[in-house]
Amino acid sequence: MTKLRAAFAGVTAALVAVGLAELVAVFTGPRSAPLVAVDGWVIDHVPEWLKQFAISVFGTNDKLALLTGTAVVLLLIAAGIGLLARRSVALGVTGISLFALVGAVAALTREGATIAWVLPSVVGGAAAALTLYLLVRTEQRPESESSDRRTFLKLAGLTAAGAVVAGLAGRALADRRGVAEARAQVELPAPAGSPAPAPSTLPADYATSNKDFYRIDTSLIVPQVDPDTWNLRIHGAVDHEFTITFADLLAMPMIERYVTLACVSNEVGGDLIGNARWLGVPVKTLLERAGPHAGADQVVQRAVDGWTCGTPTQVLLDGRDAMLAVGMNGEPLPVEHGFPVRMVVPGLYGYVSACKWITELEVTTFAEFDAYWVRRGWSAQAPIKTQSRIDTPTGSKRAGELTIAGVAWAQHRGIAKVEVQISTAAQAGRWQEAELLDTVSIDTWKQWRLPWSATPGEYTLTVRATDATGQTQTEQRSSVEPDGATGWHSVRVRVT
Ligand SMILES: Nc1nc2c(c(=O)[nH]1)N[C@H]1C(S)=C(S)[C@@H](COP(=O)(O)O)O[C@H]1N2
Ligand SMILES: [Mo]
Repeated sequence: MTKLRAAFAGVTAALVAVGLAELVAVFTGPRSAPLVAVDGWVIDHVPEWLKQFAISVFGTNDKLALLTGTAVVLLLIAAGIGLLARRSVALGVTGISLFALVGAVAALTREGATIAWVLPSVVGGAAAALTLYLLVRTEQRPESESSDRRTFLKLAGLTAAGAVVAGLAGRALADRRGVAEARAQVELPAPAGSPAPAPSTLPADYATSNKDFYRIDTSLIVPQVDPDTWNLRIHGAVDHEFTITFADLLAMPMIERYVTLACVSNEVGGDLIGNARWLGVPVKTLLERAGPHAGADQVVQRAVDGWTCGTPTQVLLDGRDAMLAVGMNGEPLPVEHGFPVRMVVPGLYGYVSACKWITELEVTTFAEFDAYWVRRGWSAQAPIKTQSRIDTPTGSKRAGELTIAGVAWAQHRGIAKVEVQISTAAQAGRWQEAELLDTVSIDTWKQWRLPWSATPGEYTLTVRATDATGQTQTEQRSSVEPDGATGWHSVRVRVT
């Protein structure tokens, strides 16, 4: 058997394993498929610097990059296993078994895993071992010299193609079992009080559409949560623990508010921020019904996939519009933004407040429990820092009447002032106050603009904001870890 054919046999066996595992995972759940399980484990354990690097290179495509990278590594190793099998079929089969074991163990370590989660890896691994054995034996039979020289290639090629088809079919079936249908069926109630103003009555781009809204989470496979079986348990240090269903929640009085969400990983000038109109039930109502114990200073939110975040109890009770949201911009929550229910808390970064696919509220203390990102070195307390960003102009512009414009945010404190500096290499400009556009509350970003009669030259534009407590954002540059970036945003513009 040539080395090339041996490698091909190994790759075919790996495709059979992955393809069949995807089919089995239609029944055991998408997160039990070995590639997804292994990458889920990787996401939970990679060092922080590597994760930041991956996000900086791949942005929000980081998960796709990880899955692709893992698949490539798997196929390379599979080719190696094929080469081993050329020497000894037993060695090759052992190699495949080890791989299946890694997949099975990774699946078992996932939150919510049952013993059935080993099935995709075990079935896939067994089929791969058999495939490798048969392919190697076909080649090594003495009469194969005289038989059709293409038998091997036909056999291996057909098997590989079949495996890919099985894998894709598995994925398609899993998608059909998703919750898009159930989501389309949800009828959102009207808010009990006055609805938030329609986007058409507000400045352009004030509201971010669902399609343009940034997405950040640790889920490789977007959790598909059936609203009919969803429930939320409120427990821990409370007088009366209770559980509510989606129907219970929809029957409660709702509020509708614009709230600007921001990610702690947003670099100065970055776009991991968005402003949506949320419909939901005030968390305060539910917490007060449960009766949190004095001194229980943290409310931990737990998602169906085991992700956690912790918010100060006091923040959820201080009267701000913290809510269990079911609607986003007039629609049921998009699946990737937490369908059927998520938290939204004005003023705190998402990783300490905005749990998607939420299923539990546990009242506890900060001393007792470190949530997902806190265990990985991020701050337990993370109010959003005052920030501002220039969106236009950028690059090269013709001389004339231009508008410098962007957004500034200090959620739940409010923005009092935005200043812009127009500098050249020769001279730093003076700080000029920008015009602030209408907003509906202190919980959202504020759009700003400044007219500029631009003459030819090279300019650096810089922006800084002052919040309603009188604090001007610091010029001191710091990176996102451990509690959010600081520094002024500048852009370079060439006017011709
Ligand atoms: N279940 C779950 N909820 C989560 C996260 C997550 O990884 N898992 N990430 C949080 C982070 S870091 C942010 S910034 C916000 C982002 O919400 P969005 O994707 O709807 O913009 O969701 C939060 N909620
Ligand atoms: Mo985030």
